[in-house]
Amino acid sequence: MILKDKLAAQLPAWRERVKKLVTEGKDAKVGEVNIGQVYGGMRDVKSLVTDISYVDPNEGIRMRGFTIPEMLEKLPKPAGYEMPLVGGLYYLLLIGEIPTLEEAMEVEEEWKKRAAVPPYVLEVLKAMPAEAKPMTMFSQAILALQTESDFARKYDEGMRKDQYWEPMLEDSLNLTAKLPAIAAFIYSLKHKDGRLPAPDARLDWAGNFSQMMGVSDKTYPDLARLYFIIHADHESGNVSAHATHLVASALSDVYYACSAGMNGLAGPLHGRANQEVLSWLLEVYEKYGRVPTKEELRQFAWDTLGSGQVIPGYGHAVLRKTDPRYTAQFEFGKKYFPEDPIFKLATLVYEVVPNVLMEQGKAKDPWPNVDAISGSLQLHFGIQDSDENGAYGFYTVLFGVSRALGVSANVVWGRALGQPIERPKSLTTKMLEEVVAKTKAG
Ligand code: NMX
Ligand code: MLT
Repeated sequence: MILKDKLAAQLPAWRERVKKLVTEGKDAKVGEVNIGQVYGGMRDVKSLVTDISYVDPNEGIRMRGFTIPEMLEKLPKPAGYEMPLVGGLYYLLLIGEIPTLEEAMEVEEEWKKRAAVPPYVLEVLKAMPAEAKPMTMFSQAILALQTESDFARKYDEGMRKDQYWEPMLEDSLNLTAKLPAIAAFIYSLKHKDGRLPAPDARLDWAGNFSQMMGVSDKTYPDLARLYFIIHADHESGNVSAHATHLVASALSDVYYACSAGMNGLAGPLHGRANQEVLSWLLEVYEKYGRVPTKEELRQFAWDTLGSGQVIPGYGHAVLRKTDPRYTAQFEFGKKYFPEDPIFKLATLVYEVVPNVLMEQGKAKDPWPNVDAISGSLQLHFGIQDSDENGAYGFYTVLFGVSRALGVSANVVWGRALGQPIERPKSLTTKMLEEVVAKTKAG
């Protein structure tokens, strides 16, 4: 398999490079940690390493050194479409180079061979209560698949440490191959006839997802490709990536680790924000029965803040400018459906909310993040997912399908480079008080 061969070829040099770095630089400082950071969610504490992606506060994400516009331009595309193959993105994440069309297609072919979801996983999902949240089902399906883990089996049989990455790659390909069908099945159970449509062997991974979702609009496969590419990775400190990395560091397999990551993604401050944004936009739209004026929207935003809630889709722990993932989705909507009222509303929010947040003066980043617009694009294509509480629960599953690509690529590399079990140190409040007392005393 090309992925395995290309990865294997890179490993000796990478292992040597890391060994040299750790030997020579063991005591070199990369930063200091203060009490604000210890109590403040470890913001900006530099303690993780990945070469797969990096988020610059002002520029946003680069995956393997490429910005989003560069990836959309350079990654190979399926004939007749404008957005790249997701198989090409997975190749880029794992290998670090833009693939040729043939190389991207090899990943797509690997996925096709591995796409069948075992019947017991479908039964697990069917057995869940009607009120089960789509993200609970998604995480549960990934966990149910753990029975299939090649890593777990080979570990039990006895395996050399330097070979760990090989079954991790197998597991990662097997898992990511099945996610479009798992997501489409969850959607079907929740909102359609509860059957899993058969995949079409002629279609690519994202094209098949669109087909299984039953969206006939010819533009949707391109939105799916765009969506799955831009949400895949956001360096290692975000909750889903960090949770996956942490669990995998205990030599848990990809299924255990990804399921944990998805449980983090389900949180309202992380991936669930894409649901909350749409609920918020529809609340605004319903209140005024139309796209409101800027002044009405400004008032609505202040009311949200006044009720002690955050404005979903705005702000970020690292970014300090408009998220380029927002911009990529905005460009897509502007090109294909600029007059869609909820899309228009989402773009109007961009003209109003940053000023409101700046006036309020709390959020360090008043600009939109990836979630501020993604739901309005899905809604345009009829992905209607409101439950009786108005929560658009399926939207975070879409984020999860994509995020599994990034986190699985990271855990393969983590194993290949022998990353150790993660175990930071905790202190007591008294100890920290003593640190402050000592600092004050000079
Ligand atoms: N609306 C209102 N208040 C906000 C917002 C916002 N969108 N963003 C930050 N703040 C507040 C924040 O709650 C905090 O208040 P307090 O001091 O009372 O605790 C204060 O501003 C300072 O927070 P920051 O340091 O700017 O943000 P932090 O790094 O702690 O959190 C987020 C980052 C993303 C969790 C935060 O901006 C937020 O809650 N945004 C809305 C939810 C959201 O869109 N999440 C999705 C993030 C992207 N993703 O997909 O994961
Ligand atoms: C993400 O994509 O994970 C989010 O933007 C959150 C983050 O990076 O902290």
